[in-house]
Amino acid sequence: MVPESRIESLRKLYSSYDQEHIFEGLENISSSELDEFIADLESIDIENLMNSFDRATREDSGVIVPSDIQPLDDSEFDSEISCTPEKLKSWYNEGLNRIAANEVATIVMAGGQGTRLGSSRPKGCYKIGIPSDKSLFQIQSERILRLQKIAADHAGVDPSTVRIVSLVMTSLATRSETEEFFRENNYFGLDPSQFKMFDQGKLILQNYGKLSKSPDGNGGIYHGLVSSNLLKELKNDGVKYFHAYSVDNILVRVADPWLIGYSVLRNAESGALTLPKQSWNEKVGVVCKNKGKYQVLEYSEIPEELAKKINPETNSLYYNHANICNHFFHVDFLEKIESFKNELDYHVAKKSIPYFDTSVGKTITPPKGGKTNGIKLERFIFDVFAFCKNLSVLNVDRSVSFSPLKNPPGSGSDCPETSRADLINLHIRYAEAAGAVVEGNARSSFEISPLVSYAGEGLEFLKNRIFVDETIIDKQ
Ligand code: UD2
Repeated sequence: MVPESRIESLRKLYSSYDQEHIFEGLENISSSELDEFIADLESIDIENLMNSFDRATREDSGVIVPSDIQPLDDSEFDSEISCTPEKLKSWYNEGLNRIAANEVATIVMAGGQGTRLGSSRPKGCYKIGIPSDKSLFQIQSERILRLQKIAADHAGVDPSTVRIVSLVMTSLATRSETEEFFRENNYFGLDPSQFKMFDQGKLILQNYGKLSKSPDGNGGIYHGLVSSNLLKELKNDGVKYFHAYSVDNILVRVADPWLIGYSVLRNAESGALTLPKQSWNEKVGVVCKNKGKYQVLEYSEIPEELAKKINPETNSLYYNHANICNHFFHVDFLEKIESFKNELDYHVAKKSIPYFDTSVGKTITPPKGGKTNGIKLERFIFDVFAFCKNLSVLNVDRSVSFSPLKNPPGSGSDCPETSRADLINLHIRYAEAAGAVVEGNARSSFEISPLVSYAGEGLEFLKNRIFVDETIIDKQ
């Protein structure tokens, strides 16, 4: 039973921020619900939250002034497509060396709710319908296993000594199902000790004896890494570099040795993979500069005139370093974020949010497509770029690194069918480059297990083989 004095002091505190309504109707809830409610309220830094809210909702907040924005300078990025093979190799080798030295960890951002995809399960559990019927989480875990082996062979060390720590960031919306999924699948072959989960931050949206919390954007990663103590723990274990990536990209090169190697050799604090946009309104942010500081202008916030602007010299989009949610972080930079975290503003999105109407005593769900009744405050993972002196930006080939799963089956773009086709086409190209012939039904149903090849390497044994039916290459 919560002592009345605790409730009273919280009531006073929340009233001073004009939030006393959340204490209405407490007589209707059980004592365990009351315990949980009070614990929730005590866990919230209300002063900081209200200050952030005020800042985020000020009229001039987040307003982009087009004249402040500039594209990246040519010296500020490199490209995997146009660089020399020697450069590419040097980044790759450096990445493998860092991995073999156990200095690399991955973070899969898996806290989003997949609303657009129309699935209520965590996106990582989703199966896009490839021949093996593997889920996104399984494919990603197996890429880690294979890369450990490649790095060990490269460095000439015993493969059992190489370990890429694999972190999964979840939110209240995805935590328990994700945990259960990995456990019941034996972590897809990862050693349970290299597998770690943590929760991102959370935020109040509505009330009545029960706070409603919703993921507050993938910028919650920083709070999550610190509050879970994982940042400290991993640093003590010798981890120096992180690859953070979006759960929904079937082609993601997990623990990307090219990005890691490139960023390390550039002494970068953080970094991003980028590629040219498919169209001016593709749902990707663009890496640029705002008053001289690095920024990703998110697709939901970029002024249309900037998104559409054409570079007359190249006849392509002027802001064309599309962000694909693949980021590099140096551990020291991640640690520094604590010192400027209060300067990071929230992004405001107008939403229709179910709320509890105390005058009628029930939850009202606003009609779909109707007037928005609330705002959602979000933080984005790349907001910290403004505090980064040295950002590594590496342009990559879309067909080998990016095919996001955002929309429901049958949508025609960024959906299960396009993810499936992009993976299969890439694997056919890998097999053909190794000297195989892929024809007939195999052209629409061909898959190479990540346990056999991470990015097309090690496929010499396919030379002169002919595939005509559905194929899964799962052993040498
Ligand atoms: C993201 C990028 C966008 C572009 C695009 C490429 C951000 C903010 N935007 O936009 O610039 O690169 O991807 O596909 O990164 N997530 C969480 N917690 C949350 C919200 C999201 O973990 O509270 C994860 C989510 O599970 C996913 C990733 O972050 O893995 C990206 O989130 P999204 O799918 O909502 O982002 P999107 O497509 O709007």
